[in-house]
Amino acid sequence: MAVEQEKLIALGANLSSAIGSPAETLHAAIKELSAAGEVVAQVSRFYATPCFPAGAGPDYVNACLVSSGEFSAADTLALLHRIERKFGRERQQRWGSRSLDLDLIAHGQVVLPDAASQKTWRMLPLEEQKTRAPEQLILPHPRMHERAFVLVPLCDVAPDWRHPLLGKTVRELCAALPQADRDEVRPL
Ligand code: PH2
Ligand code: MG
Ligand code: MG
Repeated sequence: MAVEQEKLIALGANLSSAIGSPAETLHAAIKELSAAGEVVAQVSRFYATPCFPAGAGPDYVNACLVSSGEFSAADTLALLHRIERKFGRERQQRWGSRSLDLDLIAHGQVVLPDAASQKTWRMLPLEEQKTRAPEQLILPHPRMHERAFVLVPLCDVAPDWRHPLLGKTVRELCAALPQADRDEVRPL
């Protein structure tokens, strides 16, 4: 049997859903994940975060959780998409406002599809990030190490998780961000 690895999942919303406010939607999504069979071990605090890119929409509520379960990374991603749809998420433009965003940030030390491709996506210039989205699942998430709205909540639940390619822990990645970025991520 495969060794169960910790999954790091990021949650975000900046529009209300049929369920209610962004925070209420996030709570409901976590329940859904458990009901589907993921074992949710820890949930971070919920944070108010300024929209990225700045000015592109209302502030987000962001959180992160650690879970485990028998789903593969691909099946976990499919489950996250199913829950997003259930809460009214419509996939429109890249980085557009949304009623629920569930991102698989990491699955243990798994690197997908391979180290060279992960690096290519991780190093993609900002201008190209706006227009190009990977078709296959990239793990760890290629932007996780640069986003305070992911790393600050992750520090609550997985500070010692180590990035398999960068060699740094969540705590170290977070400390490397500009102080101003971290200060903008405020517990609700
Ligand atoms: N997600 C995005 C785009 N911008 N900004 C914040 N603050 N939080 C997010 O989760 C977020 C974002 C696309 O997934
Ligand atoms: Mg996202
Ligand atoms: Mg997403």
